[in-house]
Order: sequence, then structure tokens, then C-alpha cells
Amino acid sequence: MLTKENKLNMFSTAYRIRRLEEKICEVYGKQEIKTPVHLYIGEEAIATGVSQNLVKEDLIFSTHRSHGHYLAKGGNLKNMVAEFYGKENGCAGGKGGSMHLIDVEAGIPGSTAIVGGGIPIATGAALALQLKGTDKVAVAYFGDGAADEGVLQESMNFAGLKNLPIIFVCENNFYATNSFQMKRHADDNIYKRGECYKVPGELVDGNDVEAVYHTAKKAIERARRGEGPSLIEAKTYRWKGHVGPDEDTNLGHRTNEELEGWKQRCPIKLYREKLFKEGVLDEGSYQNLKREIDNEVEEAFEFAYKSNDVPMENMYKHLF
Ligand SMILES: Cc1ncc(C[n+]2csc(CCOP(=O)(O)OP(=O)(O)O)c2C)c(N)n1
Ligand SMILES: [Mg+2]
Repeated sequence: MLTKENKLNMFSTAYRIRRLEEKICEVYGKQEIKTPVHLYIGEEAIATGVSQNLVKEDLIFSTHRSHGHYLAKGGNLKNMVAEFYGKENGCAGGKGGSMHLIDVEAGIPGSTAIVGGGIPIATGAALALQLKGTDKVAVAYFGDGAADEGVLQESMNFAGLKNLPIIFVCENNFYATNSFQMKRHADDNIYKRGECYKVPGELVDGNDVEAVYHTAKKAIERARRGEGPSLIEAKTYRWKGHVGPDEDTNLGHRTNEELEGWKQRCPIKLYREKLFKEGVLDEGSYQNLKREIDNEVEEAFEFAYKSNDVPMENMYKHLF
């Protein structure tokens, strides 16, 4: 049963991710942030619902589209924004940028921009968690494009073989850069692809925070009990272009109508309406919560802007 506190926490998380990225869009044109940004706007329900089931010691492995995963897992907001600005106190020392967020304390050992690259790393981490005898789990986030990579099959096979505590979470937003899912996939069945490796799968509405929460809960509890891996396919939609703050319906691979249809199903709007109906939120508490998070985001950008650049003597540190 979700408590009022759980629900408010999830709403705050989803709204914080949204606000962070809206702010990125507002300032990106100033050219102060040089890192490419792959925005998660429209997909916030997934990281939010999954992470509500996780504790600090659980590990998540993310992708090029990592802001939501990082924030939902409890990654430090100020150090994240400082990373966007390439500052010394950025979470990756100012040298990783938006695609390489890391907060070891929060259970975010790293993210990788190599499509599918995080999947085998998460699988290895799950093996480590198992060998240590913990009840902690690893989560591998990846896109429908990464589902095309052979390493997903290899990793699911290994996870099934070893009964690993891992949850493979495919965020199916129907596009890999500009390429539509059904121009790449023989069948619309990502969630079934683990069946032959003893990795049961479930399909979920990736715009419904609580649906994601409940689906992830089942998979995560199963993994904690030592019953092995699961695959979740969450269908959703990204509002912005593949990379950067602008929309991309002018490029010809997807239509304005399609985008507008999904905007009607905004995960945050849907959840806000549900919580208003249930009496968990009212106009006053909603405005207060928004104000608090807006301020938090403003402060993080101010902190980042005022922080020091990476000093020259550190430029070649951590290079191999
Ligand atoms: C191995 C590899 N191939 C190609 C790329 C270039 N690339 C970056 S993101 C991306 C599309 C990924 O699509 P998907 O997995 O669906 O994630 P989404 O961007 O939709 O969240 C591609 C092809 C890459 N980074 N790594
Ligand atoms: Mg995709």
C-alpha cells in the first residue's frame, strides 16, 4: 500500500526532474552549458516509480539519458548541475558531462553513453551483490534502441543462469535517435525477450507513476528474495528531440500530432490530477511543493554557475 507520504515523494521526484530539465532548456541557449543534453521530459514516471522501491545500497546503471535516473535515486542535485557546467565540484569532476553522472554514495556507480553499455556492467554488479550475500539489487536502465544490442541477450542469459538480482528496465519511447521502433523490430515484444533465459517480463504504462511503481515492486521484491532477474518494458515518449532542448517534429520522422497526443498524457499532469482526486494534494500544498522544488533547482544552478572551473593541473588527471 502506498502511503500519502510515498505518493507525495513520488510526485515531488517527478516534478523535480521536470523542473530541472525545463531549467536546462531555459539556460541552454546562453552557451554556458557545453555538454550535450538528452532530456527525459515526458518519461519521468519510470525512474520515479522504479526508485521508490529502492534503497541507497541498491545500484542503478544509466545511459546517455540519465538525469531522471540519477535524481530519482537520490543523486546530489547541486553536483549534477555543476557537472553540466563542467565545474570542479561536478559529480564527475566536471569532466564527464550530462551523460556520465555518478554518485557512489547514492548507489549510482556510473552511467555510460555507449548504447547498451550499462547492461553488462549492471549484470556484473548484480553478481557482486549476490556473491556478497546481500539482498540488494541492480537496475539496468536502457532504451528501445539498446534492446537491439546483442549484449542485452548475453546479459539476460547470464542473469537467468545465475539467478541474479537484477531488473532490466527498458524505456521504450519508440525511437532510437530518429529511427522508429517498428522499422527496427520484427515484433513489438521487447518485454518477452527474456523468456527464453528465465527472465520473466512485464509491460507497463510508462506514463503512469503508480503502475510503474507496482510493476517494479514485484520485480524488485522477487530479486531481493533471491528468485532472480526480471525485465520490464515501460512504454513512454520523449517530448524533446533526441538531444538538446528543442523539439524535433520538423525533421520528418515523427509528427506533431503524435507528440501532442503524448503531451495530453503527461505523466506529471496525470499524477497531479490523481492526487488531487484522492485528496493527497490540494491547490495550496501543490503550490508550496512546487515553490520549494523550483527554489531548490534555482539554487543548484546558482551554485553551479558560481563554482570553480576544473583547474588546468587537473585536466589530465584520470586519463588512461
Ligand atoms: C554503441 C552505440 N551506438 C550508437 C550510439 C549513438 N547513439 C546515441 S543514443 C542512440 C539512440 C539510443 O536509443 P534508445 O536506446 O532507444 O534510447 P533513447 O535515446 O530513446 O532514450 C544512438 C544510436 C552510441 N552512443 N553507442
Ligand atoms: Mg528510445
